[in-house]
Amino acid sequence: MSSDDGLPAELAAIVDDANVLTDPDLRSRYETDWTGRYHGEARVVVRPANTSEVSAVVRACAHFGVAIVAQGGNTGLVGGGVPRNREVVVSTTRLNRCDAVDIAASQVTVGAGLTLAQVRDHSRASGLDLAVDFAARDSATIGGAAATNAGGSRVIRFGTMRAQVAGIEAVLANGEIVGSLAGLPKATVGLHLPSLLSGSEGTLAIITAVRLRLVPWYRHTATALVGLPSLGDAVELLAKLRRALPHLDSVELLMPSAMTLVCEFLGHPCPVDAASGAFVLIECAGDSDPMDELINALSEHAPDSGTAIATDETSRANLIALRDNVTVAINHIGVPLKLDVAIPLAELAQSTREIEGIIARLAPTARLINFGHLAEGNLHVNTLFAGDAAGAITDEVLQLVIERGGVISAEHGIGVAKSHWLVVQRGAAEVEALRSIKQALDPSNVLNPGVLLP
Ligand code: 2HG
Ligand code: ZN
Repeated sequence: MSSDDGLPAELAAIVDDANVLTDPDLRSRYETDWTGRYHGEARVVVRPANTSEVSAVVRACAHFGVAIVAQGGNTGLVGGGVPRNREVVVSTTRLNRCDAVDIAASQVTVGAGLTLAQVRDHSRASGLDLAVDFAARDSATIGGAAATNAGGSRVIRFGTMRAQVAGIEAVLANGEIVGSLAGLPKATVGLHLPSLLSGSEGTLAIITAVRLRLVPWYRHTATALVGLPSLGDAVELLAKLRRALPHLDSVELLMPSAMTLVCEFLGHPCPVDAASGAFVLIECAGDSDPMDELINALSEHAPDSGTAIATDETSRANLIALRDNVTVAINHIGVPLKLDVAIPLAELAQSTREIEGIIARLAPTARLINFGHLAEGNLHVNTLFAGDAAGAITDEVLQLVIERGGVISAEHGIGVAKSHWLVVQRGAAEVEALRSIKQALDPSNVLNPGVLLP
């Protein structure tokens, strides 16, 4: 390893001075994660504008023996995108390639740095749509979403990010550029690089561009909020709606703690009975108006439940705001302990009660806020004021989730937050296999060290 004093100059020769940030004030927004929980110092932040610049940056870092953290919109929640140990932060936000939409293939090629909202708007201009959507859409980048295999609210219909990535271009730890952006849906030519890199959290390569599958842009939506007596009732309703609603697009969950908090935060009254035991936000989308379909299904399958149905764009936006603003509302109060888990639906209600019990026992003064994506049994367990109990809460909740057949991360990734738990979830043999892949692609462990694999 050589002294790295010359590294900023070498990086500036690749990307120009203005995109090599050494000043602590300029670096700071890249050094702390969105929640304020994860923070570290970056040696330097570099912002390449295209794939060959990324490649040259990676080669320069390798030359100086310096590790790299790739960062997109810095909306990650598990500490996977911020520095820990004076790494170089490679910000991908200037990778803004945006090809014309390929309507025949229903695909588009975009740079890793475009936000989800930008890709959505670009696709819609051609009558198509991005399948993945979540609240951080205006900042989260496509590269980051692919790297974490992000999910969001429409997974019930279209799957997670992995299912959208038809082609990928990436830079390996040695600076080589690999992948294909042809996006052919049929290709049996060995291991599928898009699948390998989706969910690899920046540990195997830096994703620079993706070829995305697009879906139809459904102009007509119908949105309803339903208050149910319990989470168990919500799961039962979900089972019925899957059959009754051919245009079902999302089924989201707010437990009462989340509804109370977000109503307080937005200054809105709860649109349905505030004393409900679970709130479900349902959206259908289609080429023709799915409103009748939704109203009929709810009157048949949830006749006694309080229901608020959006009648225009404003009321729809107000309902969606309730779900979209929970994360912001939580952070407004403090820095939470976040556990993003998924539990088989048959176990979800009982397990959620047990999780509530664990937190009440370990941190009686904590404030627990549960919400998530009902359709996938994906619960976002947020604990405010966990204090010293954070470690014990993490241990007990994740252990319970694994015992119930669930996963310790559904869509946020493992990051640094859960890397020590990976072996409990995957077992020693699988972690060893993952380690061998990492070793083969990144033998010096320079790409996002400490993330995913402990
Ligand atoms: C969401 O579903 C995001 O809104 C964030 O995944 C979840 O804040 C969280 O825990
Ligand atoms: Zn989520």
